[in-house]
Amino acid sequence: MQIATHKTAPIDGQKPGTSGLRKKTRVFMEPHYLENFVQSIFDGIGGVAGRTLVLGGDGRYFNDRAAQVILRMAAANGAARVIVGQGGILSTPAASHIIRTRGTDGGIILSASHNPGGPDEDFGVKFNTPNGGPAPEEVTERIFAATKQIAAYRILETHDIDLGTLGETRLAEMVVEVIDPVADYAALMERLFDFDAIRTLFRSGFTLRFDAMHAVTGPYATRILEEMLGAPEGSVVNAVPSPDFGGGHPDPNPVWASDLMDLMMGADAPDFGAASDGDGDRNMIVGRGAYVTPSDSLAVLAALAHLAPGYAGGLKGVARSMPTSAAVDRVAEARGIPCYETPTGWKFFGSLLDAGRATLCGEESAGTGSDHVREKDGLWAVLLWLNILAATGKSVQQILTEHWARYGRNYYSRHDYEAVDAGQAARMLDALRARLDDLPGQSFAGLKVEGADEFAYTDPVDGATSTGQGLRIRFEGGSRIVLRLSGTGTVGATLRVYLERYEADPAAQAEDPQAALSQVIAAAEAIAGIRAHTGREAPDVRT
Ligand code: VG1
Ligand code: CO
Repeated sequence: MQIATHKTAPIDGQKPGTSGLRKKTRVFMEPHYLENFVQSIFDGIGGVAGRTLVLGGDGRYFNDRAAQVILRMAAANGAARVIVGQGGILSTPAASHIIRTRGTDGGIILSASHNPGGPDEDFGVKFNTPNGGPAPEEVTERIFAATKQIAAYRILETHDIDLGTLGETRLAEMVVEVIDPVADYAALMERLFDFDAIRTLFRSGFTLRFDAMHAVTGPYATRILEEMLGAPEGSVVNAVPSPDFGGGHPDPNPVWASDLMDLMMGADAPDFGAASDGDGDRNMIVGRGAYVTPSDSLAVLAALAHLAPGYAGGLKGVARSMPTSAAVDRVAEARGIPCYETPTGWKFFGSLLDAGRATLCGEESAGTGSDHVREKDGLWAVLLWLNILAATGKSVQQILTEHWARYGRNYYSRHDYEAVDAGQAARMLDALRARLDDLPGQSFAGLKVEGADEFAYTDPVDGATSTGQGLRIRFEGGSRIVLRLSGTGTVGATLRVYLERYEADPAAQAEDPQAALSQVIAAAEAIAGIRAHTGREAPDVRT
């Protein structure tokens, strides 16, 4: 086996976004593209000689090829050991767990998460630091800087290595350790939750449908929900991961998980429905006839997490991304615990979790998690819900209604305009940014602006700052609009418009969110001129 040093040159645009580098799969398959970025990760973190890494991905198209390349590059760069999920598979939360518990120097996750997979769809590569979390901006900036200076990469010239068999093999001097992707993660879940209570719930006839969306959670959900907890066989559907996710869009929201939504809103609905995304870090929760918005789910979990053994001691604090609704803030206030507001993306929660300031975190984009790992965790959220249902004997609808009656309801929706012309989107936000200071006092669609700014964040633990994290407009009465551009898309720009209105009166808490938010939606259009700027009549996705 020979180590080859290939000359290369910087490739434009290898800048990690909200969650790693995401591009069209064919871009990643261009000569040197993957190799350049992987070498830049290694260079950006000061080399991998003598180090141990974790490697795994969500099984999408090109996962297997990329894993082989990365292993050969790690060996050529002198890594001591790489721990790989069998078949190159690891869900994002499972990878985070292994990175932490094995005391490694970090890991590489191959995924474009909720983006579709396949030769014509998306691929992604993300580096996680030794705490198990996505690299903070300071690290991704060093990686990006390395992509702009790269002159050569190192790779071992050899055949593919067998990732199908558990155990240790060698690639030159480096140990490749192939592990069961599910075992350690399942054991962690068993420590956090009352599996006996959940088993009793299923024995009593409680029914569930978990839609793995042909993505990575299939094997995890089958093992944990069906084999360990006794959910009837067939409760987990679309459970075999496929390279193109069955041709679907593995994003667990009412639009892309419409089969599950139809079932849950119909006459034959099971008691509980859930879905997860491509890499297993997102979750959708839906009861019989009751969709739970991610922001509400975070608030409910924060209010009731103590019912699960792993959280019986209460929460140290909670954190949410800025565009996430303020529902969890009300729970934190009632409990007298701190609530942090961070920019979008899980990497901003890491320091709060590491410092013990927050126990639970969440994002409006169907991400919820806790300090058990340093990523959001889809199946974890499902199990915490099941634990709560088992402990209370209540239905999802009942829990929601009671939560709103006590804390008030934050009506919430996100409108996405996908693949908008990037120049148009930027001009729209530039124009709005220039007017922010003039907005207070003005009224739009009958709503009076109380304050408007662009969100910037200073990490309370390490002092790191991030600017330009979204335009926000607050109205009298507590309603709010946030506008920002996505950092995970691969085509043009995706404009996200986040809409929120607080309703304290229990008699007015059962409305359809789009109707309840109609005034806020009209105000967003009146202020930002979305139609005029983008030429779009309506959003592509409403969550
Ligand atoms: C989106 C979500 C964000 C999430 C990120 C990664 O980012 O809004 O909340 O953390 O995806 O999720 P953006 O920049 O497109 O809005 V995942 O499941 O892709 O790792
Ligand atoms: Co994801």
